[in-house]
Amino acid sequence: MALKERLQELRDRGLADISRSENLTRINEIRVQLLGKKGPITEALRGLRELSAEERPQVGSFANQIRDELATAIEERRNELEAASRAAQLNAEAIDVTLPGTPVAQGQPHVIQRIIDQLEDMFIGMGYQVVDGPEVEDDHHNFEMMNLPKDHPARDMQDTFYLTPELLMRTHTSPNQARAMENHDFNKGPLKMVSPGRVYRRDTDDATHSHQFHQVEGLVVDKHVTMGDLKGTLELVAANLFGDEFDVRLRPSYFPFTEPSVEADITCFNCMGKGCAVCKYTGWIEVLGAGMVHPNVLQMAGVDPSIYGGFAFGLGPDRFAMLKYGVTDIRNFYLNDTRFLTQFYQRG
Ligand code: FA5
Repeated sequence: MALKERLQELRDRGLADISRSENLTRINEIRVQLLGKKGPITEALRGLRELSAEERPQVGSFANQIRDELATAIEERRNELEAASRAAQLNAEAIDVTLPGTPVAQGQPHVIQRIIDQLEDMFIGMGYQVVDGPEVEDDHHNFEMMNLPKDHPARDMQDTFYLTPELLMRTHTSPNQARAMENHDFNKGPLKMVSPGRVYRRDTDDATHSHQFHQVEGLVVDKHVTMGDLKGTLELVAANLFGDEFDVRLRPSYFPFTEPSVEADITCFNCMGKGCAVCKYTGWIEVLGAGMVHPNVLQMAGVDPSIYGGFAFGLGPDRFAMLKYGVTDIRNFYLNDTRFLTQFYQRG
């Protein structure tokens, strides 16, 4: 067969194969077979040598034309197949946006954290600053600067987890009083701070005691601070957390770092003061310790007690949460049982 006819036949067969090809692998095979170095077109072009000088350019250009025609057809078919494959993939991966979603459980702050947040907001609104302090505290700040020297009998009131003879897990947030006074520049104005955090005691756990619980410390130091300021502030705390119908009663008490010292009771949430089993028939529930800052505590923190005075309080948000929500066992707050914890999410 003459070279020209052979080329023509190659083209017809090639075009038929290309249009029949059904996937990208096949079209690649065809391309290699037809247009590759060992393919029939290259082979045919080699045969040009045997032609006469007149025929050679004519058949040569025809061969090139066929090669281009086949290359274009391959390219077009490849584009078609690629588009079809993309369309099939998109179709297979289609998402039905009308299907109902899988609900994701939403996290919420712990109920005790919410009490702390509420207190912080209230105090920030009254111009207090919120300060933090270390949970691993030194004996010096936790006890000595709180007017509790070594061997002071009142240290027994707070049974302590010691890490070394000088380092301990803080037993209350009161060391932050000392730290705040040490850091405060009284030339710039009074010190008003609250300090929330975790505290630790070797208490035996029961319904109202946990070995790890929370406190919110409060401290105001200025030139004319009175016991009336303390009572008014504690009444605001009670009103903010529990509403106006609750009263605050201050009872004389003893803390080495305050003089005079008081403990504050709030009207029993259960009987509203009438007397019931929850409040042991007193009508009141004890929620915090407080008092006027002891002159020794001021002095040790570098504050002159002949010029400045202050009040301080340490309240237990765990107990506040128990009161607010009628929780009868403090240990529930620490068991991480979501059935217990989620019941507070909808409440105010
Ligand atoms: C103190 O810790 C003093 N630092 C409070 C204070 C600060 C007094 C500033 C004066 C001036 P007390 O040990 O009473 O005091 O604890 C204060 C509050 O923490 C208690 O009223 C109670 O609400 C809470 N609390 C005490 N022990 C526990 C416990 N084991 N579990 C849960 N709450 C507790």
